[in-house]
Amino acid sequence: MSVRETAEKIKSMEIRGAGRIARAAAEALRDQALSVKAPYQAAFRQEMENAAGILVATRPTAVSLPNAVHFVMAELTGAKTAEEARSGVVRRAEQFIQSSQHAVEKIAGFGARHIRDGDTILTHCNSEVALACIIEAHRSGKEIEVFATEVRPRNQGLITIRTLNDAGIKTNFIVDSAVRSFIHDVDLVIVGADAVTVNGAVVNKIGTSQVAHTAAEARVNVIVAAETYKFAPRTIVGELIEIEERPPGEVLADEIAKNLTHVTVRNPAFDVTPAEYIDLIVTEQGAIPPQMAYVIIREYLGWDIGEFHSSSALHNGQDE
Ligand code: RI2
Repeated sequence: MSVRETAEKIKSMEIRGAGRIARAAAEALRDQALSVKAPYQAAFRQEMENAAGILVATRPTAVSLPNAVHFVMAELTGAKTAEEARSGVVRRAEQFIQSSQHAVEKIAGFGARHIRDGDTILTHCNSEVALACIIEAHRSGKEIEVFATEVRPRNQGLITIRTLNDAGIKTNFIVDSAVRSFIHDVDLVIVGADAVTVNGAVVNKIGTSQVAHTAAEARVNVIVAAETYKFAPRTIVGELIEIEERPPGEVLADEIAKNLTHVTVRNPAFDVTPAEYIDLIVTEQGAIPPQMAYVIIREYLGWDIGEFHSSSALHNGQDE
């Protein structure tokens, strides 16, 4: 798929979920590298950097997206010819896609160990990797039940309940505001992440922090399932994760809103759950307390401070 098509699909959320958008971006960069005709390295690199900028600018919050792009583009600077650069991009894109899928499988195995036979689990939004943990626990023979939230305004909960239903898992579907009413029926909360900061805060679908706060009050553990490429290196130097605010029409139909002249509809897509409300983050490298997020960024993402500067062009990428 072309870079523009992929970017449009990520923006409209036809392609969504932090892991999926990262893999889609890697695929788009691979296809772009194969189709760019530029005969010289400098021109090739310029075209690839433009493509990377378009992809990174689509949605600002999920760190998996710039991390994937950074990984795929890493050898462009050192390459001497366009051919060398092209094969570097293709190889790294394929490596990212494969290791990302492998990470989901590993996390499923690690996460399932934290689910006990007889547990009732609550999940919010639609996280591929959180669901993989739940499905793996069920597959390994544990008797489990799930509460899944609706997830206004985009209703990702519908995708979640279809997946759970297809897996044959007993599921209760509730509106977002019913979490506190049911929390005493719940043994464990499992959610995904769009970004994990150096201090162990988790950025995830709007409402996650309310769920985590409710769980903390009820002494219910909260597990976050997140691949290491969802950890945000730039938070080491104090950068904050930008919270995407999506169009108001997703919350209230424009024809209704236009008559309510004193009303402003706000539609932030994500919120921040502080580390103190999270018991464990399960990554493909193992489960860590949120306070150990720095180790993941340093040891497994392999970023050094110099890269924050050299890659800033990607982060400032414009759409057109
Ligand atoms: P996986 C999603 O964002 C949700 O916030 C979900 O929890 C997170 O990405 C992680 O998803 P959106 O694209 O990578 O629905 O675990 O806004 O699938």
